[in-house]
Amino acid sequence: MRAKATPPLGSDRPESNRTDAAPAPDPRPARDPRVANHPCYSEEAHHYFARMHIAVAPACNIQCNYCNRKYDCSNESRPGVVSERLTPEQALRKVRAVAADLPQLSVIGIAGPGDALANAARSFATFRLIRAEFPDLKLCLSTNGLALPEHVETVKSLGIDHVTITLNAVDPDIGAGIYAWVAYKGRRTDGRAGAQILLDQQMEGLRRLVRADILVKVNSVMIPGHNDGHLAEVNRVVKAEGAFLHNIMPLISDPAHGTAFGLAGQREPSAAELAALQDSLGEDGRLMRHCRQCRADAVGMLGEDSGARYALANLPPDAAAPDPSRPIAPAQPTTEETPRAEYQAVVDQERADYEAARQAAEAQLRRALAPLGAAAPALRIAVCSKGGGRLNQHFGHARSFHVYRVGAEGLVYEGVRGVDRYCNRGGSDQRMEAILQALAGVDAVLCQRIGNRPNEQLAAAGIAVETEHAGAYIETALVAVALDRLAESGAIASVPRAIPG
Ligand code: CLF
Ligand code: SF4
Repeated sequence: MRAKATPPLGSDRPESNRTDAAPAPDPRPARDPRVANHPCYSEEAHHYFARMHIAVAPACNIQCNYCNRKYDCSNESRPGVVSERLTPEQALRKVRAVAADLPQLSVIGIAGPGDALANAARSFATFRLIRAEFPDLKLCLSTNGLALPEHVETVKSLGIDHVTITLNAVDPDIGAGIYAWVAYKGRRTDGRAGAQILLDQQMEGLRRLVRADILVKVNSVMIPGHNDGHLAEVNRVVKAEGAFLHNIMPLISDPAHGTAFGLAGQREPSAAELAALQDSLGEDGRLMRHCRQCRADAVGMLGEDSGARYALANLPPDAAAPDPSRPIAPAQPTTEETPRAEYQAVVDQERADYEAARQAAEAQLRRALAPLGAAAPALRIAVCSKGGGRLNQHFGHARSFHVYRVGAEGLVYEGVRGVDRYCNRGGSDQRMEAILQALAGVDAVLCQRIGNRPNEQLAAAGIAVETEHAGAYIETALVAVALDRLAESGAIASVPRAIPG
C-alpha cells in the first residue's frame, strides 16, 4: 500500500497563506473583460477568435512520461510537436504574416514544443517584440511550472494576462508515476522527490500569479490508473488556490509517438470516462470543456490548424526588421482601422444576435418542458460547427463534435469529442468505427450535410442525423430538434412556438 506522507494542499495551510478567501474571478466574458476574446478561456469566444502558437521554446526542464518532443514531423498533430523552431525575430515575422491574413487572431501563445520558461530568455524576448508591435493581441504562456515562481514579475511586466500551468497531481506519490525526472537548480531528481520539487514550484507559482491578478488556467492530463481518481482533488486544490479555469485533457498515448506511456501500453481514457469525471466536478463554470489539444505551432480557430501555410519558407519577404529599442506599449485595444478592429465590430453585432437567439431557444425549451418538471427526458446531441456559434460543418469534415445535453436543466454544454475526420480522400469504415466510439451515448448528430453511407451507419448505431437546420445558431437548432423528437415520442404534447428574444 502506498504511503501518503504529504498533507492535502489547499485546505490545511494557515489561513493567512490561502488565496481562497477572495471570490474567484468569474469566467463568463461579460464578467471579466480579459477573457471576452480569448478562445480558450471563454467557450463562447472560441466561436469567433483564433489563437497562434509560436514555437520558440525547444528545451524542457522535466520529462513527462506522455511526451516525446520531435521536430520535422508534419504527420503528427499533438501537443509538444512542431514542424520548425523559431527565433524571436522569426516568430515576429510569422505573427506579422498571420495577423495580416487572419482578422480573428486575438491571442499569441507560447506552448512549447518544450517549456516556455525553460527557455525564458527566448520566450520573453519574443513576447517583447510582439507586445511592442501588436499591443491589442493578448499574450498567453503555458508552462509546467518548475521555473514559474522566479518569472512571475516579468510575466506581469509584459502584460501577460493568461498563464497555463500543467499540473497533473497534488500528491508527489502520484506525480512520481507521471514524471521520469525533474531538472532543478542544475540537478536532475527522479521519483517522489522530483515530483515534490515540481509540485512545490507549481503551487508557489500559482499563488504568486493569483496575487499578481494574472488569470491562471490549470491543465491536467487524465491518465487512467495514475491520476484519474485523483483529479477531483486536483480540481479542489487549484480552485481553492484561485485558479481561474481547470482543463482536464485526455492522455494521448499512441505507441507510434514513442512516449514512455505509449511504449508501455498505457491506455487513453475514453470520451465517456472524461465526460463522467468532468460531470462529477459540478457546473460552476470553472471547467474548460472545449480544449482541442493543440500543437505547439498551431494557427487558427481552435480545432483548425493552418500552421503549415505559415512555414518560414512560405512567408513573404519582411522589410521591417524588429526594433528591439521600441518601447513596450501597455496592452490595449487597437485604435487603428485594422482588419482586427473591423472584425471586432462585426463580432460585437453577431454576439448580440446570438445571445438573443440563445435566450429565445432556452425560453422555448423551458416552456415546453415545464409541465414535466424534473421528469422531463434529456437528449444528448452532438453538433458539427466550424465556428460563429452556428451549425455550419459537413459531418465528414468534423475533427470534433460539440456535445450538449438538452433537458430540464436547459442547454448544458458537455464538451468536445475529438475524432479523425471521416472524409480523408473518401470515407473509411475504420474511421467511422472510431467516430461511433467517440459518439457513445449520443442520441442525435446535427450537421450541415452528410453522405448516404455515414448517415446509414449512424442510423444503424441508433444515432439520428439532422441537417434541416444547417446555418442556424447551435442553440436554436438543438432546441428545435430536441422538441420535435420529444413530440414525436409523445413525451410532450406539442412544440411551443419560438418567441424571438
Ligand atoms: Fe494557446 Fe493554451 Fe494560451 Fe490557448 S491553447 S497557450 S491557453 S492560446 Fe487552448 Fe489549445 Fe487547449 Fe491549450 S485549446 S491546448 S487550452
Ligand atoms: Fe513535454 Fe511539456 Fe512535459 Fe516538457 S513539460 S516533457 S515539453 S509535456
